[in-house]
Amino acid sequence: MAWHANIVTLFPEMFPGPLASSLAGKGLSKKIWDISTVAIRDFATDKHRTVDDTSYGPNAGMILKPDIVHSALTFATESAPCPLPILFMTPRGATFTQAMAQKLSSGNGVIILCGHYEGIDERVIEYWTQNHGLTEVSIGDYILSGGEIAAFSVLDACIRMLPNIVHNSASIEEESFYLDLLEYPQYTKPYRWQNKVVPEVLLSGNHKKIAEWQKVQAEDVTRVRRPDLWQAYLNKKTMD
Ligand code: 6GU
Repeated sequence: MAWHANIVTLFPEMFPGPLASSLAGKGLSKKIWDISTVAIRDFATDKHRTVDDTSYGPNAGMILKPDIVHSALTFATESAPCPLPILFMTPRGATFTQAMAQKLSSGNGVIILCGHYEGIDERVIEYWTQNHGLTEVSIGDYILSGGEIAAFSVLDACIRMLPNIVHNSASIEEESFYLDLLEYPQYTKPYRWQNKVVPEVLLSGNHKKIAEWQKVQAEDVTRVRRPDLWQAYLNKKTMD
């Protein structure tokens, strides 16, 4: 069975979008994963296909109606061949991590609810959190105009780790080994470019020495650029 993404959105035409290219695109053609969309507007009940209404309180702006989002999510869950985890993309959510990507990737797929511009009535989020384990997820501390572009990031992170996706699986393994550190620098031909040469150790053919050098590089770049990751790495090292 293909890993299945089902996107609940006002803008179904945005998908698969960038996921039709590169590694994810190959996986899509090979049916390693597939994607369907649920258009929230299809669940409007009036002739103008209204999905939102003015917010309670003095704030300007429109809010997606709970009954309509509920119908769309119900359709998405009922049309899935098996129960899937449900994410809601929002800057209020917990920050998406590689660990979350690994967990989702090892399951059957995901349902992703995307809001756009406006908010969603809190009650439908609360209801789906309590009754269907909906999880609110953010991709970082900045505001996008909608959850769709955030959903692309989440999906790409999951898809690239699916079994049978054409990647260098050694590099995925190495990645998990170095998960707590930033990447060491890498080089290719030519040996000299703009009067800069490739570090001598990489030409030595000594694999052990090269691995040691790469680890030191990864540690250095992490310590300098990401003191938060560096501290977590140190803490983890003293634990084991
Ligand atoms: Cl998940 N959604 C939106 N709209 N903006 C975001 C985000 C999500 N993550 C970061 N910014």
